[in-house]
Amino acid sequence: MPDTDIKTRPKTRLKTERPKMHKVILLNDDYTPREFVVRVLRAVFSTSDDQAHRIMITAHQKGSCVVAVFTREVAETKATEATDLGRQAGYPLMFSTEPES
Ligand code: TYC
Repeated sequence: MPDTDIKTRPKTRLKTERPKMHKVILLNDDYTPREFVVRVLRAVFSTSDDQAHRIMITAHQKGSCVVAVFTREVAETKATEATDLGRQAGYPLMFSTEPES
């Protein structure tokens, strides 16, 4: 039997696959007060006041802004939590998630 026919074990994976990361996106609306958006960003995403203001202004001017990137489970939980804080206060504040490309 020629060497080329020697059966080899399939290579075992040496590296653990990294989980796909998901973006949390803040959507602009016409009703939620700016300061409320900032408070939610600080509370749910632990941003500084300065960072929260920048994110809020970007969403306000461009229509949306990426807040942060997490594993899918964490991204979805935080987006839901932040959206619920808006709803509880009577605002249409909206956070969505999207897998990173
Ligand atoms: N556009 C809102 C206003 O003028 C403020 C706002 C900013 C709301 C960002 C949502 O994601 C948002 N009061």
